[in-house]
Amino acid sequence: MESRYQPADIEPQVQNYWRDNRCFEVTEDPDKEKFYCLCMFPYPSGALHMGHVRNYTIGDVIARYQRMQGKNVLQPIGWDAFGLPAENAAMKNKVPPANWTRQNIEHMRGQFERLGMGYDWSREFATCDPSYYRWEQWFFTRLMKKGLVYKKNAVVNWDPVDQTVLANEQVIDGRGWRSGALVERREIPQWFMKITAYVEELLTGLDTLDGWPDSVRTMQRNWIGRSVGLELAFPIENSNEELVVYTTRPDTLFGVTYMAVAAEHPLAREAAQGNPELQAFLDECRQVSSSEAALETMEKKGMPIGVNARHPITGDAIPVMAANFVLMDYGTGAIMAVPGHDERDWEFATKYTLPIRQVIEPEDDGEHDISRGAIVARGRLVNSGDFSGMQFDEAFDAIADWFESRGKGKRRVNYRLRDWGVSRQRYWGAPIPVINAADGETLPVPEGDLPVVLPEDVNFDGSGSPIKSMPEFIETKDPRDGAPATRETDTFDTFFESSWYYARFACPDADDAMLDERARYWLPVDQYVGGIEHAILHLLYARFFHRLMRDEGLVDGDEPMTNLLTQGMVNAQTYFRQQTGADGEEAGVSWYNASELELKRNERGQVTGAVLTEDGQPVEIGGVEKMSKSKRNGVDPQEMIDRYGADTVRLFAMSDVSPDQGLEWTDEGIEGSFRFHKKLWRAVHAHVERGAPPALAVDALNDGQLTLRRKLHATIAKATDDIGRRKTFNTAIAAVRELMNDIAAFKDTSPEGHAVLQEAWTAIIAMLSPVVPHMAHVLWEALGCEGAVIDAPWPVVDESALVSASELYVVQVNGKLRAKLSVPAGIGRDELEATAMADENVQRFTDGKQVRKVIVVPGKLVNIVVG
Ligand code: ANZ
Repeated sequence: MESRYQPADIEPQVQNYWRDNRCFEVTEDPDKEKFYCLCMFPYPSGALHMGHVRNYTIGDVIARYQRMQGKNVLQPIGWDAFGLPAENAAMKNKVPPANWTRQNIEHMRGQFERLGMGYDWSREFATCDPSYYRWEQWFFTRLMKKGLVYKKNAVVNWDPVDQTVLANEQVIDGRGWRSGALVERREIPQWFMKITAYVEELLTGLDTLDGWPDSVRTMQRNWIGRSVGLELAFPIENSNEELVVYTTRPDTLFGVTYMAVAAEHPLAREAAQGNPELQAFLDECRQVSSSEAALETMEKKGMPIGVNARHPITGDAIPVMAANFVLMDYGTGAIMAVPGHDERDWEFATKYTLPIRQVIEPEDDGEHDISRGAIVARGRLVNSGDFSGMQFDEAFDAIADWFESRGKGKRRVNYRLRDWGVSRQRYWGAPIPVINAADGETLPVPEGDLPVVLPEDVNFDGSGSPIKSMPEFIETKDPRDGAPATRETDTFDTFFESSWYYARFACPDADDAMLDERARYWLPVDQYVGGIEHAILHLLYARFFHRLMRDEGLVDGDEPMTNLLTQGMVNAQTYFRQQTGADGEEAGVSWYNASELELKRNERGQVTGAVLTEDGQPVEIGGVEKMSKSKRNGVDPQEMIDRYGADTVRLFAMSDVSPDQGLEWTDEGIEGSFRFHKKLWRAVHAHVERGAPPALAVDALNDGQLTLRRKLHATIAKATDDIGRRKTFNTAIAAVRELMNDIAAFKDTSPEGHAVLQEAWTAIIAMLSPVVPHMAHVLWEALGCEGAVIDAPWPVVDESALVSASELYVVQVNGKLRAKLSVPAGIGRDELEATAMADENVQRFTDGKQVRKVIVVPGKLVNIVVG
């Protein structure tokens, strides 16, 4: 064993050992409990960032820990390889997206290996491999036949810069999530997956996911957005038509003062014919994004369409408006507006001076002034005819019954969740496997003709998808009669690939089926690890896909992932300067990376000042924020690994805070982890230098040795609970450090002491091995332990060691400390008193005096009162 810790020497050797021995390649073993540990697979963006390092280290620690628990652990990795960035990079660097993607994969694979991740590389795949996407194409054609996918014209969010359709969630404040361009509305034919057919199941299934954070379950519940309401018809004046609306507040029916319809609503379209002003307004409404966030924040606008509705109960005339905040694809695309009790309706009524009427009196005693704002709380009905005096529930039922009994309305459950639009007009994705026949039919590509391979050797200039102008791709034959037909040129949303990859890892080489029997052995995923940004969509789509695959007979069970850990961000200090322009006006902010600065620190290592090396002038210290390119506060993991070794980087990523919290990356932190490694190395080295210790004979141990052993086993108990159950790796590591401090203070050089230390170091190395596997491998060998630490079992708590053999008592005479006694644990009171009285020093103060009272605090203190 080298006396100095040299990670650059040992880490590659250990990685070779794992590779040569195929340590992480697993097969199904029905005799062993399986454990499937998965981190959300990465997009091959080019290089790993610190967020990746943290995410994948967490997964690796859990996987290695479970392996030590004797389980058959699967930890695979692959690449979420389709998507926009490859196209953007291709345009910039003039390389086809496929080449760019595969180069990145090569590089990042090397980085994962360099980090010592225990992956079963034999299962690796990229979603851009035709052998992978052929099966989702096949699945799509199955779903077509089952009626679970369909094509319809839909209003979509159009990103004019990226030239693509965006999902609602990809629109942030009315702008494209990547390009930042203002999003427009367009209507084009799209493929949809009927996720709404599974909506109730997706909702109730959340109740079974005890291993998921509550926050994620709540987000999914809100996203699904189940509401119970009433659909009711308002007759249109001078016509046989009716305007059907959906409301969750039928109790406010008597407060309706206007109606509003979406710009795409047939009533509005009809009214716009011959009304150019209205037509212009409807056109304007289409320009804005249909995302809910955008609708919340934008200015509410409307215009009367020149039609009145009649109140179904009072018969009053009510004007109908077209309004930009009413969504066509929710409810019925029309609303009854109640400005007295809905904030949005109030805002709109105030703007257009429409009447506002109070029909609900809330229960609280607060002042309510309808002229100052809507009263949204539920309460007692007033000014509501026969329904006045009723409370919400009673009124809901009475009004619903009134409409249902007359055939003018019905109770209805509505969901915010819409069907999932999976068509993308982008090139770098899996082709949607359909053929457009000359007679207008849309046909699935026959199974035998799959996969529809995306041409990779393309000239990509960014002006639309190259396959859209590639006859050799487009031209095909009608599978029914061989007549000329064309291929669909849209590709799948990349969430399509990431919705089932977890299952494919069970049998990545299955070439005659999407999944085979192995999926039943490995699924569900026991531990899934990933970012909270995927709390809603990715996880909802995966839950949906799992059910689709279940109903196809491919997997068992309802849910794909039993436990979910969402890790926190990696943050770092920011530095900036407020730039001033020539005219003295502020001209924006410049951000600086710490490597460009000279930092001043206080004695605790905190940064108190910074100057730019280049000009020697100060820069300001900003907040601690998520590492990002824009704020230039990122730290390159590669640099850290080169400088300190993978183990140090892994240790710091795990040791500072619990995994769900934000981790602040600091120089002192990483330095501290490196020092810890050097100290651990030296300590084990010194121990090993003493030669082989004798076998541990517990009966022969003295108090001090028993105390260290007790601490050791208490630490094992804590680390086991912290890692296995609580997933707070930081507190487990802290406990091990504490134990190391006790070892440092243990000056016993006897053979028995040596044996206890051997037990302690062996357990420490085993416990640290999931976090710092390279160093642990080498030290394990140095300690003379059997086999490789990767195959070692997790240390077991010796319960008998936890029972304290002796107790330390403080002995006072008249409240003054006179002695400290070590007595056998559980000693009887009489014996304890006698031992205390027999102490030489105690006797000096009690001699010749009368003992009036003896107070005993068990396990702690004996106070002898003399007088
Ligand atoms: C009258 C009313 C009075 C409403 C009141 C609310 C409060 P959830 O719970 O999300 O389902 N709404 C219905 N369809 C809409 C559409 N296409 N676009 C915009 N808004 C629509 O919300 C249901 C409520 O959202 C409905 O109840 C309706 O407004 C509105 F004091 O009707 B309510």
